[in-house]
Amino acid sequence: MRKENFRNIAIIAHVDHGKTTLVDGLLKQSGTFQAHQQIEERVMDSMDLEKERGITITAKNTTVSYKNIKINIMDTPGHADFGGEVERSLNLVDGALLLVDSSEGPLPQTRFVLKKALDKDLPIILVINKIDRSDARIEEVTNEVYDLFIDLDATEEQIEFPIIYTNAKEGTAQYSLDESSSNLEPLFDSIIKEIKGPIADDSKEAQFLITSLDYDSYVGQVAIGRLNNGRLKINDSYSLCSENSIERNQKFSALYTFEGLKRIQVDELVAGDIIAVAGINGITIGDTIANNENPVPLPRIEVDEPTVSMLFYVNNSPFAGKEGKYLTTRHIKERLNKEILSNVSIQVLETQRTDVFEVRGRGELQMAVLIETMRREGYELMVSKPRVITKEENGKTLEPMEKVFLDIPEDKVGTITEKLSIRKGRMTNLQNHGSGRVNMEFSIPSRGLIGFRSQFLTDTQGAGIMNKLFDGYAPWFGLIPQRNSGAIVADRSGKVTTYASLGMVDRGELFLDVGMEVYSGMILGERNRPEDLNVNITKEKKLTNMRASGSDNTVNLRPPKRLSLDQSIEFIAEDELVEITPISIRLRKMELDQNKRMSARKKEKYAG
Ligand SMILES: Nc1nc2c(ncn2[C@@H]2O[C@H](COP(=O)(O)OP(=O)(O)OP(=O)(O)O)[C@@H](O)[C@H]2O)c(=O)[nH]1
Ligand SMILES: [Mg+2]
Repeated sequence: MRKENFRNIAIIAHVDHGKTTLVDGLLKQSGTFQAHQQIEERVMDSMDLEKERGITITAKNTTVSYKNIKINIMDTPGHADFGGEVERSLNLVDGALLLVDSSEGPLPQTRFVLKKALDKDLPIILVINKIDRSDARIEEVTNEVYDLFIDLDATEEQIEFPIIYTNAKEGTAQYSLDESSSNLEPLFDSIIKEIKGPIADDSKEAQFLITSLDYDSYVGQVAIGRLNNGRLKINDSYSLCSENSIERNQKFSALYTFEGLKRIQVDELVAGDIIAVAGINGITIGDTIANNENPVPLPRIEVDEPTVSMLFYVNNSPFAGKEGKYLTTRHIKERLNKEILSNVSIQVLETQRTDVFEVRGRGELQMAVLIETMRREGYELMVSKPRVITKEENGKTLEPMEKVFLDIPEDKVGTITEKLSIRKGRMTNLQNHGSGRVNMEFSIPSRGLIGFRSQFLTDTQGAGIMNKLFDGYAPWFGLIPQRNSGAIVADRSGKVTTYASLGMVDRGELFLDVGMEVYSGMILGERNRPEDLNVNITKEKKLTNMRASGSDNTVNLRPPKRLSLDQSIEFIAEDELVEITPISIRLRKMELDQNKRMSARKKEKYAG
C-alpha cells in the first residue's frame, strides 16, 4: 500500500554543490518559517563545526509540507569521509535528488552517492544547480551525468531521469533553460510526481529501523528513523531488536513527528513517516523497534568498511591534566563507545595497551572532526599518524587504493606529478583544455595521500582542486617516503625565548610563539633538513654577550606557523604524536627521552 500523503527523499551530491542551500529554499517556500523570522543561511548545518568548516558533517532530516503532502527530506554530506552518512540516509527514502554543479559537473562523490542510490533502486531527479554561474556548461554537464549513469550500469528506467535546473541561492527552479522562474514550484511538483509515496501499512505489526541517534537534555537519547510498518502508540509496549538480542516490554516516554526543523510530540505515529522516539535505553543505529509479542527486525544498516586507523592515547605528556576535564582511560573509552552508537562508519578496537585505542574511520577529516568534537567537550588525548587499513588475501598484504582527480594550473603539472610519483602515484589520464588549467587523474595507494593535501595546496598556491575516490585494494607498494624534513625538538622544558627563536631562523620554521611553555621532547617546528634537531629553545641571551645595544631589534622574528589540528595530524611522522587538550594542540616525539630516541635510531641503522 502506498501512502500518497508522504514523500521521503534524500538530497545527494558531491561536496559544495548546494544541497543544504537548496533545503533552505524548500523550507522557506513551504511556509515553515514565520514572515518576520530571521533564518540563517544553511540552517540545517546546525553543528558548530559544520558552520565553521562550511560543510555538512552529519545527515539530518527536516520536513516540509506541499499541497497537503508531507515531504521528509534528508540533507546529506558531500565530503567523501562522511559517505557512511549518505549510505544510512538512503535507508529512509524512496527517491533522491542528485544535485550537480552546473560548472563542475559530476565529481568523484557524485559517482559514489549515485552508485549507492542506484544499488537501492531509488528513482532519481537530476537537479543541475548553480545555473547562475558565469562558467556554467549545462549541456555538457548533463551529458556527463548520462555517461555516469551508463558507466554505473543503470537500467533504462533509471536513465530516464527527469531534469530540473535550479539556482538554490535564489530559490528558483525551472523545467527548461529557456523559461524563467521565481520559485521552487517546479522542483516541489517534480518531487510529488516522480517520487512515489512510501509503501507502508498501518495495520501491520510495527517495524521501526533506527538510522540516527540524537541527545536531548530533557528526555535523554532520541532515536530517529522511518516507521516502515504499523503504528507506534505512547501507551503500548514494544520490543527492541538489537544485533544479538531482543528486549521485550519497552515503553516510550515520548513520540515525535517532524515539522520543519522542530520535533512535535504526539501520542501516535503512522507508518511511512520519519519519526523519533525517546525513553528506550541502549539503542544502537541499525536496531529495530518492533511488535512486543512477535518482533520481526529489519535488516541492519550496512555501510562500507573504514579505510584509515589512528591510535588514540591517554595523554601522558608532562602537561597532562592541566587543561582538560576528561583524560583517564575510562573517560576516553566511554566517549569512544558513545561515538560508535551514533556514528555508523567509525569502529573502535582495543589494543594490547589499556591506555591506547584504535579508532577506524573513512578518512583524516572524519578523524579530525571526532577529535575536535572531543576536545570541545573537555577531553585531553593524544593521537598517532593515520594509517591505512590493509587486508590479507592468499598470504598477500593488500592496501587500499585511491583515484585522485586534480584540477590544477598548467605550470604546476611537473611539480605535482613528481610529488605524486614519489608517493607511488601513477598518472592514468591527463587533459589539457587549453584554458590554462589541466585535469589529471592518478591511481595511488591511499597511504601515499596521507598528509598530501597541505603539500598540494602549498604547491599549487591554493589554486588546485583535489578529489579522491576509494578504488579497491592492490598489493602492498612497499616503502613510501613520508615527510622528508626533520623536527626541531625541545631538549629541556621551559619558556620559548626570543633569543633562542632568533637562532632558529636558518634552521627551519617554528610552530610556537615566544613565551609558550614547552617540555623536553616536544616538537617546536619543522627543520629544513632531514633528521631531528634537539635544541634549547629556552636560552636567554647572556648579558656579557651583549654587543652593540639594540642589535636584537635589527633581526625580525618571523611569526611562527601555528598548525591547525588538521595540519598537525598531516605533519606528524610515525614516531610522533599530536597532544590535544581543550586549549592547546602540541606536537611531540612519542619517546620524550632524547637518549632513548638516539639509541633507538642507532639500533634501527644497524638493523637496516
Ligand atoms: N552561485 C550559486 N552558488 C550557490 C548555489 N547554491 C549553493 N551555492 C553556494 O555553494 C556553496 C556550497 O553550498 P552548500 O549548500 O553548503 O553545499 P552542500 O552541497 O550542502 O555542501 P556539503 O554539505 O558540504 O557537501 C555555498 O557557498 C552556497 O552559497 C547556486 O545556485 N548558485
Ligand atoms: Mg550541506
